[in-house]
Amino acid sequence: MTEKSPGLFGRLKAGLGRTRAKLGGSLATLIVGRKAIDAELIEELEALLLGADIGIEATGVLIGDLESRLSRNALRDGDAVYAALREGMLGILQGGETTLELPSRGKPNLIMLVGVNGAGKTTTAGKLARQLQDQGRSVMLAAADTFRAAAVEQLQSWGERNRIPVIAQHSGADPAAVVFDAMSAAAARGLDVVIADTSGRLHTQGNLMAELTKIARVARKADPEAPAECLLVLDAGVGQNGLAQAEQFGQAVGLTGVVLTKLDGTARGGVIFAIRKKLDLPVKYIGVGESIDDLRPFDPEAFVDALLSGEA
Ligand SMILES: Nc1nc2c(ncn2[C@@H]2O[C@H](COP(=O)(O)OP(=O)(O)O)[C@@H](O)[C@H]2O)c(=O)[nH]1
Ligand SMILES: [Mg+2]
Repeated sequence: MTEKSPGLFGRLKAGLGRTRAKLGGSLATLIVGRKAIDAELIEELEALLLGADIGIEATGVLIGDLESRLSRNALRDGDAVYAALREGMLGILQGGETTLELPSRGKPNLIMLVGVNGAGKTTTAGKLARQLQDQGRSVMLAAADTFRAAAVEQLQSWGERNRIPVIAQHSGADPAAVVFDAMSAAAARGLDVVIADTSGRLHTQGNLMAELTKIARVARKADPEAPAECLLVLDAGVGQNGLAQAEQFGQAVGLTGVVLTKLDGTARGGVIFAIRKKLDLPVKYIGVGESIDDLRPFDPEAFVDALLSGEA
């Protein structure tokens, strides 16, 4: 393991509790101290990985690698399996720009958060605002989920917690107009970032996608390079189903990355491998709780170590 603050590693481990219990624990039972490795063990490993929602493609890559090492006699004991698995997992998770692309251009950068209802968009907007402020950036929130009145209030309370302005209109207002207003207001005030919280549900899925496309198109009138980032917010608990959503959102607005929420307490954290394998999008942040500090930049190495650590 590389140098990581124990606090952060500990929290990540605790957050991944159920996934770890399922994967890390059984993995340790299966391979630690093992003297001889055979095809049967690799098969058991395959079932374990699939059970942790790592997905068929990613599991195929990991198991294929173990099999070829086995045939080369390069898997002599449990430690070698563990090391190979760790390396294979990192190979899948690394790659892609995992930090936000927010150039200083003397103009506010727009970050759009998209995803289905309940995925954690509004909460992520609040947590991300804190994170960016901690990096010295000035942030404004745009309440582009105008479908439900409660959504605006929820974002306003995140604005208060962060002590930052929230641009909102009445419910039912045109979300593209809200985002355009926010970008103009942020530019006038010299702010660095606008985070747009969007709706996850409209009368039909087609309406929602058309609305998101329009938000991006109108935003480009204020800034041809907008949105600087368009992040798909995915609930880790939905497992493989989440991947189907990604394609639709990707077609409506070009996605630049994923925020995987609710990694605390889900048994399905392995879905992060399936996301990397299937979507080829970087995971930029992970959500490990509901409070303002519970968003972490995604660090593949810390994640794999936390996931694989068998001890409590
Ligand atoms: N445990 C946990 N809950 C979260 C996380 N992110 C969001 N939530 C909760 O999930 C629910 C839906 O979140 P919300 O931001 O309203 O989703 P939205 O519909 O996409 O805007 C709320 O109760 C949040 O507190 C997370 O990382 N961990
Ligand atoms: Mg919301």
